[in-house]
Amino acid sequence: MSIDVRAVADLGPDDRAAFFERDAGIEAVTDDVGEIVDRVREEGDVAVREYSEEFDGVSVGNLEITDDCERALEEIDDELREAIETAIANVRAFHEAQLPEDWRREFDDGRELGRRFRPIDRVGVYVPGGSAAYPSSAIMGIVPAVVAGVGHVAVVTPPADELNPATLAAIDLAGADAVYSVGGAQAIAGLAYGTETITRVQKIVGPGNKWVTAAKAVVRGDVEIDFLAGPSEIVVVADETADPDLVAADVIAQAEHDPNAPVVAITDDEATAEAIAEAVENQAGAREREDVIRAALENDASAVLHARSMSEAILFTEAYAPEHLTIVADDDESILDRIDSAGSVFLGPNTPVAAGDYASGTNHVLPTNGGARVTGGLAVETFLRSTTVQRLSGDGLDAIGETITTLAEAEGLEAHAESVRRRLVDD
Ligand code: HSO
Ligand code: ZN
Repeated sequence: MSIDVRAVADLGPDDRAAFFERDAGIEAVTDDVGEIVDRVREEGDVAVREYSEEFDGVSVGNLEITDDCERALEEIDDELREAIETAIANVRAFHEAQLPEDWRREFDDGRELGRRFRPIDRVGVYVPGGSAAYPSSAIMGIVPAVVAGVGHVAVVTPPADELNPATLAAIDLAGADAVYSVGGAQAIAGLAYGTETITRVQKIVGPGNKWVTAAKAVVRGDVEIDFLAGPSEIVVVADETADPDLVAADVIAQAEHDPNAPVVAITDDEATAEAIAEAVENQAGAREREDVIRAALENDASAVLHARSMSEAILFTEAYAPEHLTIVADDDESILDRIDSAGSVFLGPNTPVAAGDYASGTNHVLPTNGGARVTGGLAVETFLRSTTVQRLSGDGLDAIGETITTLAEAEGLEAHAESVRRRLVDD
């Protein structure tokens, strides 16, 4: 048996901790990463090149590869180019729909208040490489930044003897302004502090391995980041109407990302739980990445769970706060109504998570490890800042004058009060 079938009622405190207190596992590498970050900060390109030799085994020629990305368009076939372009168009359309409008409104008593939104000037996007070369992640990081109107989108992606042309082409088509051949913690440090070649940015986004994630944690404070993302996760909530084969296929799909990917199916129907586990077992052996999948299925935060009721399944799911939540049940919308914490939700039998991973238009850079309790995934607002604006009329200031002076005096800030009093109309 590769995946545990368990009753939610039987889970003890340790089991619950394994499910609910997942972490990115970055502590073990944080000291080493701190050293890398410091050296890149002090020595710039020289340190970047040395680390690329040491960790990637590559002696990098040009650190900047912006033109190579454009040339990669010639290396990919038409079918792949079309797929990249379709995905970009759908991701662009969904993110354009998120663009907030600036607004001003007259509030009571002559107070005109509003908000306006402006793009961040320079951002960096980490695009993973190596065994997990993901053109789709290039699209998901770059397109929302371009839609937001970011002035300069810098991309870093790990060096290799042969860079993946699909990734390079996607980086170019998505609209990056500058691309650098550097990965790992050294790439994050390069973006955070700048080097002779790499432009220093104000915010760094994108998923990576634990060195990348630890480096984002280290530089946070000097530069903004999106969030600390770990391996891909899924929870499927299913009732007896769900097709166990399709539930299993979605669970296995996310399991193939990483041996540590936590994957869960939970159902209020015991027979469905057994059928899902059997389907997982039957399908796993036929997959190319069987080894990765089996490791993921066996980890402590993976299981097929049987709940005594849909309410118990919902409570479990809410506590889990999964990156991806799939609901395949008769009353899927009312189940969704009762769940607040999930990165991205997939409803119904025709909506595999892979649709959002690649091409439906939603973003696949999402909070893992329970991050969905406090944040959403990459979106246009990730790349925007807001400013509030106000104008008071004379009457408007009169109306709140005493409120301001009373509070200012209570704080012992008499000059604040005076700045108001001077403007108040004598009566
Ligand atoms: N499921 C991953 C994204 C991805 N899937 C990339 C395929 N390629 C994290 O949401
Ligand atoms: Zn995926």
